[in-house]
Amino acid sequence: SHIRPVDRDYRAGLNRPLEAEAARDYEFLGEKLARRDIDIEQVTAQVARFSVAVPSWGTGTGGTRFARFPGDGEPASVFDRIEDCAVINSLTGATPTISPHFPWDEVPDYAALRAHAEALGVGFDAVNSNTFQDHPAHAAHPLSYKFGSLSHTDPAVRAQAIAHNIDCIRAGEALGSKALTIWIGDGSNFPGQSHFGQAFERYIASVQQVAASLPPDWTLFLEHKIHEPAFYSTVIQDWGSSLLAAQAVGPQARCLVDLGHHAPNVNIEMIVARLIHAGKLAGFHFNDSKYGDDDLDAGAIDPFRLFLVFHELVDAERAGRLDVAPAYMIDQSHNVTDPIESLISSAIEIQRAYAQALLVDRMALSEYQEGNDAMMANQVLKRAFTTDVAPILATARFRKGAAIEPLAAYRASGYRQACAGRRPKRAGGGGGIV
Ligand code: PSV
Ligand code: MN
Ligand code: MN
Repeated sequence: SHIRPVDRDYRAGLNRPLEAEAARDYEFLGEKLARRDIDIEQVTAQVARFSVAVPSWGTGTGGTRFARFPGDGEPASVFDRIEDCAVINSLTGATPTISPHFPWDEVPDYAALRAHAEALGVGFDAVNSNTFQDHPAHAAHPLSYKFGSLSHTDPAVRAQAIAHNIDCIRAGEALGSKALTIWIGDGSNFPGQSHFGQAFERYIASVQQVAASLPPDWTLFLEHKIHEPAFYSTVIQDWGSSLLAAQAVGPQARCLVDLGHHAPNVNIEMIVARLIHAGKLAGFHFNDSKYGDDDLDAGAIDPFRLFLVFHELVDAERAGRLDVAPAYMIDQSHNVTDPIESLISSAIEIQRAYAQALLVDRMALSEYQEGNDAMMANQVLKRAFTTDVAPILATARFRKGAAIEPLAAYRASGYRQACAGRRPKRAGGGGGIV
């Protein structure tokens, strides 16, 4: 391939000088885990099977509503975005699928796009619709979403938003996706502006129409977010609204948890437990945050929280309480880093949290919980969280032909510089959501 990191031999060459040390580190960790009755090979096998989808929109430099500072060699088309995703997957071995966003991803030919992705070893994950901004260049969106979309007071706008979501399903079918994620910005900025109950009922009725167009093996992911762009009230503002809507829509609808979409200090891992209890957990948009929907890199701010989310998932899985495998996706905005580096690092952090969660001594935890031994119960979690699982991650990568050190390999490959040579420079300026 003309894309160096996608070339297996190229990666093998970079791995060679690192192999011996990686093997020694892995062996040493294996001994230590054996003392805790943990079989490192079992953990490594589970980590190797783990994957998380990369957002097509995350491959370009993000921005805020104040500015966007584009980097060199940014992707200019969905074909470019897929190449970037293939680079991330080749180096991490953990991101074999890409989650497209329509109409941001303009697809002239679905079969050609699918073939392009397959040739680079990647496929497609959940498709995302976009009725949170206007698309004046697109004939399918003549009406404005300024005052909402699926919950709009005007039935013509609702019909337009419904039709767009159905178009996204058809696009996803052509690409091999199995899910549609709906996030809307609908809400209000002033008390009195919107009728809470009626807006919610209109949303549910619209989503029911979208759901009626789903193929039987598809899932509908309903994503909630506390605020922004609406700053007084948001129609699907929390997991409660999301759950009520998913229950009203039916078995194909589930609730998607974006880690940045909650009030400050909310116990997200507990929301995960509740959605599992309800049989309505769809999956995740991973990112990290400090203040709001910051879309910072997963694990950058609060890796312990990420671990606690995976602890709930592993716990439910072991107990047979996960009715379906959760969908794992990244949803980030990269303002000051090379997006490929951020996505590589995030995929590794998410995998790390999963590996740490696999190390929790669940029998001991359960005994301490039953005995109300708060200190020791917490120690069980801390012991798993503070274990350095890097050798497991590196070995899982090495064994599948990915890079032992993905970030170093990416920099060594000169991929971004090569892109800068062949891709047009994009404009900076005011941001928007991406
Ligand atoms: C909204 O903040 C969101 O999290 C939704 O998932 C959108 O699809 C995405 O961000 C757009 O960047
Ligand atoms: Mn999201
Ligand atoms: Mn978001």
